[in-house]
Amino acid sequence: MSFVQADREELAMELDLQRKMLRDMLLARAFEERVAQEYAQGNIAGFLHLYPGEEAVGVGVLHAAEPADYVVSTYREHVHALVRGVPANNVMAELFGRKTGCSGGMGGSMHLFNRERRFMGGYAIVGETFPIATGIGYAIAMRELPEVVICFFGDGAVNQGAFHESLNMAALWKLPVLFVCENNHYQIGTEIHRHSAVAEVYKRACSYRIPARRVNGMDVLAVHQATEEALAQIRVGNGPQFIECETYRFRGHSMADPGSYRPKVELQAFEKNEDPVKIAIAEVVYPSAEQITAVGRDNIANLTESLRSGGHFPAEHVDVMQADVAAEVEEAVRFASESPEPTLDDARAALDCNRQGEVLV
Ligand SMILES: Cc1ncc(C[n+]2csc(CCOP(=O)(O)OP(=O)(O)O)c2C)c(N)n1
Ligand SMILES: [Mg+2]
Repeated sequence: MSFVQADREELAMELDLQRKMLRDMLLARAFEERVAQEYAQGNIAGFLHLYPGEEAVGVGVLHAAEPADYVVSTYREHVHALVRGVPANNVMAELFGRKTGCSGGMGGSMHLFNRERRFMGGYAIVGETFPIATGIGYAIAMRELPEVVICFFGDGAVNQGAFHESLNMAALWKLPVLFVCENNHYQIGTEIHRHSAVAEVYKRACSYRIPARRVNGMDVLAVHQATEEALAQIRVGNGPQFIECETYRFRGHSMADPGSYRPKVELQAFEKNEDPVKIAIAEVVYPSAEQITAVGRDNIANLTESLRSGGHFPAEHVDVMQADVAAEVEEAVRFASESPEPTLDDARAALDCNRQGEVLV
């Protein structure tokens, strides 16, 4: 294969990846905004924690993972499940409490699960993901497989004892765990400087000699690149890695929270200048003639060429994608609302299944 051919293939792959990530960013936003509406209409019950503003983290991290890797997530996990490939129909049906949901309609928003996609669950207890991911990492290490477990958690979880216990073990035993902090700067209504003595979360990993980095969690390409590098280190047997993604949630902590503790200007500034979906579009869309001209005549040829070879594509593609994800979300709502609820027999079968798994030692 010639160098030119190899270059072209690499570019085509990069372009394909950018398209997929952008589509997932758009799907994530559309899905969550629709879920908020369905909640307001009473079609979804219980606690509901949404992801708008944080899409670049889940999308960037999970697009760098392999299908054989495991994912452990928190209660803010709808988008993680979607990006991992759990069909939108089954995620929506779970939120609606229907039998066709990915947890049989018995888990709800905070307990999505899908074995085929190695999506090992959303967990409601803050800090619960650490020991679970560490245990999975231990299982992978015992079997000597080239797999990794990705452990998501919020900035509020790092003051739990389980954080320190798990990082210590993972480092000591060189377990294949990627710790990903979604630092949205708030633990419900408490801003990070009021809940953490060390607000630069990534610095905590050095207590356990775990290589750590901080990345702009509003930039999907930056998150993706940092994750690729970290995963490559883990896969060659160098033990755990740690990424802190700085991000922001555009909604309240949950649907029960109006989020009035945050200064309005702070939210507005993030929505206007830091919206990860807008940033992703700007990164992958080929600029208009006016934008190119604005750069200055001399630079036009260079810029055009570098953007072309960088795999950018026209703005109309985004409109097509928007329509496509809107149809996917619409279909998910139809599927969920037409699905039956689980029966008492279903509940009993799930209980029996759990009991069969109990082993006395
Ligand atoms: C052990 C425990 N303590 C308290 C709670 C209540 N609680 C639910 S979410 C949350 C905030 C967690 O914040 P963070 O880890 O930053 O995640 P975010 O919601 O910002 O994504 C708290 C305190 C809980 N679920 N578990
Ligand atoms: Mg937080």
